[in-house]
Amino acid sequence: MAASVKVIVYRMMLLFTAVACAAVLGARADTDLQQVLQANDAYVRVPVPGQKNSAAYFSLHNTGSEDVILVAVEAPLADRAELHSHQHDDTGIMRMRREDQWIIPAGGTLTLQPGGLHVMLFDLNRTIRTGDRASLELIDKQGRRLAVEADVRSLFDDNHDHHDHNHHH
Ligand SMILES: [Cu+2]
Repeated sequence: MAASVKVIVYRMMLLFTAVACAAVLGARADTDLQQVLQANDAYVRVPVPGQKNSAAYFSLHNTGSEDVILVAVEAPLADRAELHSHQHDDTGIMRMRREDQWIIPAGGTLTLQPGGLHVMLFDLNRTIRTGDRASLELIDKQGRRLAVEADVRSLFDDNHDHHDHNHHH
């Protein structure tokens, strides 16, 4: 008798535990951007001498089943950080433009690169050199955040890329 009551209580506890776990997992799926979005190969450019602005590049992979919509970025090393793109204007000149949002489709990848999408960093508040690390935080439409750790690289580290982000051409 006592033994079977114990078994029932034990089973109920297991059930409660399972329900509690499911609730926690459900909440995490809603609040945790790390679970669905991966940032890879993140780096920040050392500014061109005499410039205080720079840019960060990385790729974003959405492993989730829903689109991720990024609306903002924060970077402690800059006074202001924005989601930017490079676009040709009416006269064919390449110009940077602030983007309201970046959409990373479910299962898809968004790649930032010189001459294309980038995180614009205005007025760096510290000197950065190759080998340093810099952190960024991406914020999505639901207010979820993803921390991104970036390497610092100089323009002169990769000779195959001669595009200067700050020039319009
Ligand atoms: Cu820009």
